Amino acid sequence: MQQPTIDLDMPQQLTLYLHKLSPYSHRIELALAEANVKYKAHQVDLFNKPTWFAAKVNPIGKVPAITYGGPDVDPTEPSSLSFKLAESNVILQFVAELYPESGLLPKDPVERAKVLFFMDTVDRHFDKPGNEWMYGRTESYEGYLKGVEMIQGLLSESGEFAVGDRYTIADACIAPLLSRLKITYETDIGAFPVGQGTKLGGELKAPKYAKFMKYAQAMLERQSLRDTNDEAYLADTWKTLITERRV
Ligand SMILES: N[C@@H](CCC(=O)N[C@@H](CS)C(=O)NCC(=O)O)C(=O)O
Repeated sequence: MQQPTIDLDMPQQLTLYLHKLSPYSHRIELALAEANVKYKAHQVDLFNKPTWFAAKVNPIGKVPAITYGGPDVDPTEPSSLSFKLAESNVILQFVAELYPESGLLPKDPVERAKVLFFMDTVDRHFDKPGNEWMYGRTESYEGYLKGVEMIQGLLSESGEFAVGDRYTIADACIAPLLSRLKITYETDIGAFPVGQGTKLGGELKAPKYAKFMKYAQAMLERQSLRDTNDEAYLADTWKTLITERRV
């Protein structure tokens, strides 16, 4: 796909292609809300994907994806003149760099590296084992709990934010997963043996996970998350998909 050049001195349109069930899409909604950016959102039906999406936006066919710049068109008719980008963590970094005044990515190289390392750890050691367990590919949540410990070890000293003393894309990266983790242990919905979700919830109450749980709670109370989260929708849809074995 040929990518055009975009004039950064001009205000440009931004369109986010998402699905409300997708935690990776949710990451971008959070970053855009935190940066106070106006954008167009378009839900892609992942269970009946329109052909134009892979052809014109993301050849991999996954959400999230964005278009930036080019004419202000209907999202179902993306322009060849807009820049297309996929992969949630790459989009997070792009958004943070487009809107530096948001503070979503620190200027200091060490703090910046901490943010990017935190995001990498989330994907490799928290999201991956979490998915394996929730989708029934492994019976034990031990790997997931190890990820919790790893994330806890990386949290800022105060434990208020992932890195430093303000909200960054590291927080936007993990917050959607924390929201889904809470639903899992509160509702026991998942492709694991019955009772495993609530059992995990019980284990997470142990003092050794207190810093992680306090951080998770703070992330869930954040306004940007409240404005973009729909727990009931997530729980219902997730339950239907698991019951119908569609995931
Ligand atoms: N590594 C990607 C993962 C994106 C992803 O897996 N998206 C899922 C929704 S959660 C998707 O679009 N699935 C549809 C498909 O695979 O056809 C990211 O971080 O953006």
